[in-house]
Amino acid sequence: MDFPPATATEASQERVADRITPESCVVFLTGAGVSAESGVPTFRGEDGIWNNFRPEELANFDSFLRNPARVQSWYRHRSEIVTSVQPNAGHIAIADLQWKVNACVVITQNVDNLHQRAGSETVIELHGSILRNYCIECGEPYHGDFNQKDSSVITCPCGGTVRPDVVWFGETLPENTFRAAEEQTGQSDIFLVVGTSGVVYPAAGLVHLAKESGAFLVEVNIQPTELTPLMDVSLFGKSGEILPGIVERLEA
Ligand code: BJW
Ligand code: ZN
Repeated sequence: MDFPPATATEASQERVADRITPESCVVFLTGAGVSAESGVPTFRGEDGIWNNFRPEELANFDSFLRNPARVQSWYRHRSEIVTSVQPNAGHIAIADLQWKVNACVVITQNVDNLHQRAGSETVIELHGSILRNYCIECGEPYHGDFNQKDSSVITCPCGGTVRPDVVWFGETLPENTFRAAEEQTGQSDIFLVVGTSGVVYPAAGLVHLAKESGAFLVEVNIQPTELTPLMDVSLFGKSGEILPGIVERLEA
């Protein structure tokens, strides 16, 4: 897509930077787009490699029960991707911001651990982590080799099938995790929504909560989303290019 002229983007970056002071409570809500420049595919959109199917079809418990080996294999493939790539300039700018403000919290829908690897200290994982697995029978964490190369179903010593510790469609988000996300959202002065299509709830509902709570809303995305009409400022471009431009403009 064509991005706005550089001067317009710079003016908007300046406007966002002007709102952020050392006293600010800044909350990020991030999605797959923040990791796209690291080489992690997004779910939807023209560059989403999961375009061959709808996430709703594979990311649910019924699909898993019908064909656990297929779903395990998809997650094995994805966990190999996320462990082999590096955090990008967007993740790093978000982590750098935490040293310049009173509070900085990252609420992420991503399961890839890249915010933590970039150095963000307070990360709320709404949809779990692809790096953890557990048994659907006994509930115990599974620490065995999830990356085995054959196509057999991975099972726990108890015989139960092992699944990734992520939240699928139709499953509720961990209650304490979502409550913490709501609390942080309600306390935010600046709420930055980065690289998410904003179509999956209840995560996208946090943006409405931020608006109702009086936060200044900023979106960073390569294109408009369903959430764009709620924004005070929308910055259209890659998060790995836009976010460093905001953080660089802040007082040291
Ligand atoms: C860039 C960029 C760059 C690219 N720089 N930007 C009807 C109405 C409302 C809700 C529902 C409904 N019917 C059902 C529901 C509920 C359902 C839901 O929301 N469905 C909608 C799709 C309609 N939600 C749920 O089921 C949730 N649970 C729930 O509601 O519990 C209550 C309940 C219980 C029982 C029954 C019913 C309800 C759970 C949702 C779980 C989502 N899980 C997944 C998989 C996680 C594990 C995994 O990774 O495999 O989470 S699905 C997938 O979507 C993943 C993501 O976290 C999530 C959001 O995607 P995200 O991050 O926004 O990625 P994309 O690809 O969509 O967007 C990328 C964006 O980046 C794009 O905008 C690009 O433009 C941009 N971009 N490059 C900046 N360089
Ligand atoms: Zn077990």
